Amino acid sequence: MRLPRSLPGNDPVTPPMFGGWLRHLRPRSRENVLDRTKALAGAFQLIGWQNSLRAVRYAVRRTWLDRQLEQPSRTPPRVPGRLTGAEPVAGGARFTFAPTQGMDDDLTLEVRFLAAGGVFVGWDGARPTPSYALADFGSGQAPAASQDTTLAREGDDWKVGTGELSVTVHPAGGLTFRSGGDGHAPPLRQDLPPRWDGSAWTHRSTLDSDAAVLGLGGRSAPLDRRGGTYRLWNSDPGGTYTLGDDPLSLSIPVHLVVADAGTHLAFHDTSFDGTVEVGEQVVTRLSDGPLRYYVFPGPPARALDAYTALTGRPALPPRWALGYHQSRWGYGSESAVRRIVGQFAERDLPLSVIWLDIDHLVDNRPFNVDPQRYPDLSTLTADLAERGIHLVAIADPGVATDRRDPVFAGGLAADVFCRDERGGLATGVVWPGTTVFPDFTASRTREWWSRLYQTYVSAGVAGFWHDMNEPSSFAAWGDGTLPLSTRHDLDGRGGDHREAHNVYALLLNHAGFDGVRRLRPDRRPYLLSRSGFAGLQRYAGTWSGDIGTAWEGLRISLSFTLGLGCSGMPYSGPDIGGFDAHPSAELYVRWFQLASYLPFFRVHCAASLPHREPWAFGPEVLGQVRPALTERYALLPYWYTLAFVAHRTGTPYARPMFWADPADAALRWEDDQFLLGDALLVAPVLAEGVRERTVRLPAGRWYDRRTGIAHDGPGHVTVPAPLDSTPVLVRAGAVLPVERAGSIVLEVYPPGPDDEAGQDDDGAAGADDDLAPGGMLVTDAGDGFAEPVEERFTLGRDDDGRLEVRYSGPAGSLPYDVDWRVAPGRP
Ligand code: MIG
Repeated sequence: MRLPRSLPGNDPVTPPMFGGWLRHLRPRSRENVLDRTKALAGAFQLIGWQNSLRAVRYAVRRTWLDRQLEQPSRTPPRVPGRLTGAEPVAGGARFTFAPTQGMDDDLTLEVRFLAAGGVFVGWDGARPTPSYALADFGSGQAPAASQDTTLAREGDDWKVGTGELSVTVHPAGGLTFRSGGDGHAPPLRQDLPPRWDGSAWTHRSTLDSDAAVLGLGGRSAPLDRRGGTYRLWNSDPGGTYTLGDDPLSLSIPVHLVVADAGTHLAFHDTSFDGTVEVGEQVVTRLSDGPLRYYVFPGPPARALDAYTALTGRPALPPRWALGYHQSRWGYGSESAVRRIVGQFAERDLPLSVIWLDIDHLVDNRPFNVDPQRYPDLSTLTADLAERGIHLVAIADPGVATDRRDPVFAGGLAADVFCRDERGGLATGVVWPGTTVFPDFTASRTREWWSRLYQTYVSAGVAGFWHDMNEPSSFAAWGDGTLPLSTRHDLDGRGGDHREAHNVYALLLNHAGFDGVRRLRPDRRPYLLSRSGFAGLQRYAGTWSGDIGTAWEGLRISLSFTLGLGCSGMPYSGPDIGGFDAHPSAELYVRWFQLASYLPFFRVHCAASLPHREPWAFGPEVLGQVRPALTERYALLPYWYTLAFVAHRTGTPYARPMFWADPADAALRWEDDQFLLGDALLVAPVLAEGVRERTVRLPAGRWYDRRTGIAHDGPGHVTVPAPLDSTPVLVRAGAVLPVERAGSIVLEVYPPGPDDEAGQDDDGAAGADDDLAPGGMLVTDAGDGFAEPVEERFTLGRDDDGRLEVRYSGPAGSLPYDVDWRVAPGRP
């Protein structure tokens, strides 16, 4: 059931001829010429013939402009020679290397340890700032440095470090990273000397053969990225994608290495185009920009904690965003939305959010709500609110070049749109036709854009969906984005699209977040963005984009979400059923079930496809998906607690299996099951015809949540997986907060034989003889900014040896009913 470890034809850089819509002609994506031609025709049909013509014209112009730019601007090579000196600096040390052939000055290396954990490495004068990835990029301040670092000579090497991590600098410029202060632990990471060859940096890090590599953002690739090459260039896959299509919309230059020698996370802070090849080594090639990166030692939760201390904590979604979302491209009108909502009620199905795609706009123009089809959004949202349903609306960045469009007119007056090298407006082609693009790298543009949400917010629209923000432009061939020479402000520094492209969506979301926050100060903004960069988590969640309807797409949607979680983006999920075609009933059911255990739980599909609300496949299928919906809402207190954990520490809700024990190599490549928080192990069905499956259990006892049967790990068990259920196991000793009939109940799963030793590994409050792992509950009003209430539960035994739940929280004693789920194990 596993995805192949290596991907066919995963070229470092998409051959330009087959980029854009012509990528449908790429030999490996379709079997024969006829099919390929059909796929291309389909693509043109999708965007319409008029936009197709514009897409051809656009591609001609972009190709011409990009050619102008391609004068080989080679600069002298930069490669470190012998290490000649070291001097301490705040938080670390600066090293000097003699020049090598062709260079006339020294090469420097700066190693600075961060107060929040981890270390910054900057070659050749690279500093941490400026960087849009950093949480407080506006301040221009470098991240706070560690106070206690030491620098010492060791033979030919120098060693610099803190109690947590050390870096040994070798005479030729290689670096060895080790956990702990004594410098004798096995190497966590080894970097070779970097090399600027005149047109690109190449940076290599060795990988142990037992290492798995995760992350790099939203990828259509197996969970372990080894065996592939991944491009760092946000790209709209144009209507659908399948396994191995790369890059997609959200590249994040972050990877997590899990190996016997330890876990670490690495973040190359560069927004320029590049590739990351993951083979025997991790080879990062960067076309430009500073060579600067960070290394954060594990375990995974610790690494993500330090990474999100640097790049920002994930935004806390409102509680309703953890419920079920219903969407499609093409609901078409207010009355259609009301009809759908009514059908949920008639069938007694829970619904938290309904989404409006570009068809709610006049000619697909952002912020131009169609007054005919959506005459009264305020009344609509008020009526929905009575049923506890929220409305989310889409906003793409491409603004129609039509002076009658108030967004275009306002933007022109405020001078916010990107310009070409000659100072004219830079145009592209998107759903509204010929469009311009706000330059979000200018603070005045962000300020202007942040006010556009006003009308929606006052009409009660609860959240916003940012699509096509790679930014995407329809191009018949080549790169479907702005010409590389397009000018950007870059907050006064000035530059072109080569530097701004990958941070375009990040800054759009920054503007959106600030705007919605200001317009509705008592509630938390809820944004979903297709594209972004490191740091996007501060503002938004994301989703799979146009994932192809196929069993393979279902499998990709799990590795996609888990991989994002390891890249600092905990909140994401797939289009249930896939975007581009109508799924079979069975594929729909299995996709629905998987997504019900992922943070973002939404059905969505392309316009013109048949409806796929939970009842659309008939009563039998409704009966199969209903339990997934019921379970999602029962687990909401647990989900919401996980949202706080993600917000405070960067730890994702959905975690790869190795989270249970990063040193256990057997768990490292388990990519068809995952952990949801500390308590649950989810083993979804990802293939057709499957009615039972094997589950790999980490050490300890695990209870089948449905049958209560106990299984002891480590090892494999086979569990039933009929069409109406997803195998879920609960860790022995877990206290799981669930909601039943509007009240919170604690489900308690007795500890297993190994748990009685009384280990208390999460430092939770309670007596020494507490049994791991217990549980936690965080609650608040579901939105807003008031301090939440935090309660912790541990298991222990009373004087008579009976199992009891111990409580720590604001109430005097345990304020919840306890449901001893399995024979309470009283001796
Ligand atoms: O080029 O807004 O991924 O979710 O329905 C298609 C229309 C544009 C792509 C998004 C998809 C959305 C669609 N959009």
